[in-house]
Amino acid sequence: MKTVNGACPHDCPDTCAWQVDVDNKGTAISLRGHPEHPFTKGSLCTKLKRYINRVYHKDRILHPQKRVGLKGEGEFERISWEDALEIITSKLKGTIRDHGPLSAMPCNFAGTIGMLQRYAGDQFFERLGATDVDRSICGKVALDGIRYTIGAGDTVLPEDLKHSRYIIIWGSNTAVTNLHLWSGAIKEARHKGAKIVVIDPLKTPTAERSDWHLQIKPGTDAALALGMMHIIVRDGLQDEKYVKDHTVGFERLRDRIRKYTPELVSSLTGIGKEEIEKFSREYALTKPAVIRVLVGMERRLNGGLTLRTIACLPALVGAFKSLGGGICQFTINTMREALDYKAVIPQESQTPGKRIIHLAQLGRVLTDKNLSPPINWLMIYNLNPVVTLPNQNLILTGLKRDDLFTVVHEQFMTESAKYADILLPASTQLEHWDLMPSWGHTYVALNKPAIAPLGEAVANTELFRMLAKGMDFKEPYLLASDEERIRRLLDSKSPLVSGITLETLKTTGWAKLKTPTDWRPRAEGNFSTPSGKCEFFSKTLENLGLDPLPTFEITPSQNMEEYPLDFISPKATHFLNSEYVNLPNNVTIEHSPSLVMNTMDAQDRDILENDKVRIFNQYGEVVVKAKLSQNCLLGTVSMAFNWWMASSLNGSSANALTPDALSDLKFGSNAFDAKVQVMKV
Ligand SMILES: Nc1nc2c(c(=O)[nH]1)N[C@H]1C(S)=C(S)[C@@H](COP(=O)(O)OP(=O)(O)OC[C@H]3O[C@@H](n4cnc5c(=O)[nH]c(N)nc54)[C@H](O)[C@@H]3O)O[C@H]1N2
Ligand SMILES: Nc1nc2c(c(=O)[nH]1)N[C@H]1C(S)=C(S)[C@@H](COP(=O)(O)OP(=O)(O)OC[C@H]3O[C@@H](n4cnc5c(=O)[nH]c(N)nc54)[C@H](O)[C@@H]3O)O[C@H]1N2
Ligand SMILES: [Mo]
Repeated sequence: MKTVNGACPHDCPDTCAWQVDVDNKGTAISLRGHPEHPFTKGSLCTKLKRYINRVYHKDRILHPQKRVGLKGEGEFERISWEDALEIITSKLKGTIRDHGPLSAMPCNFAGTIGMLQRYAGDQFFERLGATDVDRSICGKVALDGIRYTIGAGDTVLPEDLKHSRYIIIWGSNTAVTNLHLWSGAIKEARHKGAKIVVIDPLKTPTAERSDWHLQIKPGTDAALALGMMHIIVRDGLQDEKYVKDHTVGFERLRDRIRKYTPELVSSLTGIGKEEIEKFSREYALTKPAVIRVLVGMERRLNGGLTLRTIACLPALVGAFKSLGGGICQFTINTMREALDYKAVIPQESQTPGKRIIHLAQLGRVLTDKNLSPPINWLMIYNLNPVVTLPNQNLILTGLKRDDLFTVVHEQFMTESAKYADILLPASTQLEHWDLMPSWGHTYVALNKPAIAPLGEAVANTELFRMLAKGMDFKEPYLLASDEERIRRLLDSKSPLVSGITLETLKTTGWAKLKTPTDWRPRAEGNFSTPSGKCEFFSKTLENLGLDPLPTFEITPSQNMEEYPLDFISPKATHFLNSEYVNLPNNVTIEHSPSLVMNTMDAQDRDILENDKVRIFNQYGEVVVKAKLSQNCLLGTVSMAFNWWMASSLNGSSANALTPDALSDLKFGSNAFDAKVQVMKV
């Protein structure tokens, strides 16, 4: 028996460190949260408790396979690795010869967020000169929105929420999506008397367990923020000195917020006038006050500028001065400073003028007859696009194309994998090396392989080494070993990782970055913006032709009468994005999706609890059972996005209804802007 240190690979802010027990036959027999890791604190979520079952599940893909049925049918026959590589590289060479390297494209995201396995293909595709992918479907809009106002968003570290007295969870479902923050620092703050306010259109488990839920109309958060600023300035509650010393554009802000009276904001947001008054005053007067945001608000046409507007609040009230006060967003900036990302991702602009395609528009790209050259060679890994990307039906149409050659590297036969020409077996986190960063805390962890790869599974890194050899690429960085890559990542010379090496991590498993204990980076201004100040007025936004001041705009839907309901598709407790949906167990009592809707919206449509309903719009339709709730906002319906197509009653899932436009700052999905109609079947 041996115990091996590792860490969870999932795209989740918690990045738990774990320990695996392996018996003398080399089988993993138990997995637990690392007892000493200060964020994990020895506990794992309901998903991770099933990770070993996932690894040894009978449905794992363990051998290379070639499609024998139609695309989408899922009929495959086993072939050798040698044959698989030969087919893949000869198809690649053929498309490059006929159409140039831009006709090849990777299609990947964050199926694992480890530094090695996440970015494994990036340098290969850069070397190839393939079409590049803008993968901003999670976090980038939120990050950049806030950047315009204050620069880096990690002004409060998640663990420092324990010092906060007023915690606003704005558009995040912390108790579900960021469990260890909820049961750790937030619980501790609450014990010490902190108040928890949740702003969300849905009565989420987080909202249910908070002290106060402001059930806002979808997409109107910027109006609320402008209204708060109105009240704060009207009542003279702003921090005059902080505003004078560390912000730009206060006078223009004052003009902008004048019209956002509590009456107007109440009519826009659906929140009562008195509540808005009380909330704004409590926020301004309680110190330290923190705003916790993740990605819930970004998936909208106005998402970027909404986050930019909200980010004006802490400077106005001087919240940055106290430990636990300010904005608490991703810790990505700190990770990027700590690790030498160049070890695994290509340097920018190596290929000037190369074509970049947005992942949120995959369906459009694959079906665009005018695209020149067309995409003829696609490699899907770390992604289940059919389930997780917007406009599902258009993606399916694209993947069915006869002239498209698709490689999928997967652990399971996902609904995307069924469209592969060649299907390759991927290893899991128990079987490969990785260095785990985190976007929700400031620890790194080493994931050591605990068991040998099952069957003929290979890690992403190994696969791309094999492909590089198959393409006769000789560059050493393409062939570097996993341990070499980890050494280089840690060799950034940043003081944040001083003393942390592959060798020390092999013993400890994880390490805390060397951040200062009193993390108040904006206490004295020093914002990482062009002016060095908090920018109420942003010259950068003005130069981009966007509103330079905090702003609220909402694009009215063009078919309001046909599709009157807002459709939100958030995350479910027992799944991690599309993972675990195919592994039913008794944790999910009823293993099928449902649509949650307000009792009155249901009555208007003669819908009763558990009735079969058809949710539809111009993109598609989904048939599921209805769950009625008085707590659901009138005019808003919701269904978790995680479910696979086969789980519904008509073979379509939530993303069959989501739009594929790009958000305001032009780099994110607007999937939450979906409008639908619902009818009883
Ligand atoms: N409507 C709607 N759409 C959304 C969202 C939403 O809230 N609503 N959320 C968005 C967000 S935030 C995100 S992050 C995306 C997530 O979208 P995805 O990145 O597609 O999510 P996952 O299901 O986590 O992972 C995809 C696949 O990666 C595979 N995988 C895991 N590890 C490995 C590995 O080591 N190698 C290989 N080759 N494969 C591996 C898994 O088996 C899984 O099938 O979805 C986005 N889409
Ligand atoms: N259990 C579980 N945990 C997860 C995941 C999972 O699939 N399952 N996925 C992981 C990933 S990839 C990510 S990115 C994180 C995301 O973590 P979160 O950002 O917390 O998750 P989301 O479900 O995308 O959105 C959060 C909330 O935003 C709300 N929302 C939607 N529109 C609006 C709006 O207009 N205004 C406001 N104020 N709120 C709005 C939704 O109702 C939802 O409750 O979670 C991670 N953790
Ligand atoms: Mo995400």
